Amino acid sequence: MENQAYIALGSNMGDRYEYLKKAILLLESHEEITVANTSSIYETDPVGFTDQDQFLNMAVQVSTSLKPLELLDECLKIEEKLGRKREIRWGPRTLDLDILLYNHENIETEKLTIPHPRMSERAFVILPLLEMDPNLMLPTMEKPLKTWLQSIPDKEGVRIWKQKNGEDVFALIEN
Ligand code: GSY
Repeated sequence: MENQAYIALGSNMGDRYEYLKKAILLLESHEEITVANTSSIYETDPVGFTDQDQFLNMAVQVSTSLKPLELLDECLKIEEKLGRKREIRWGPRTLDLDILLYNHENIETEKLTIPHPRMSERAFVILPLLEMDPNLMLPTMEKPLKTWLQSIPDKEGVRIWKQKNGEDVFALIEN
């Protein structure tokens, strides 16, 4: 399990919490994936196509012996297994799994770009990541990810929904 990857999870259709929990169990059940860390779960205002329900978002850190494209295939299989529905491109979906980072690598293939191209603009991705590693560095950036936080516009749309310790809270994340 020599590689470290971060994966973002999101859902805004059906039983959102159940989809996130099942996705983590399915990741963990793969013999070449270990879920090493999870963030809290955040309820987030939709970004992009805004006329849709709120999302639950979180991120996990995994150790894996899978190569990036193999890990992508597993993520797609999990999305399908959980009956992924997405009627509109930027619209509502039962479950989204996006590989954000894979070691400290820059990967550019037809199927996969890492770091995830839009991750540094999205508070719903950055806040869960920084919760797990406040000093996280991206291979494409000279400064730690936390330095981007000030310039991210939608932080107030990202609220803790279930804290990692299990408590339900609806506190606003401090800006
Ligand atoms: O990129 C993932 C799907 N997505 C999301 C999401 O997961 N959370 C929020 N808050 N907005 C989003 N817009 C899209 S598209």
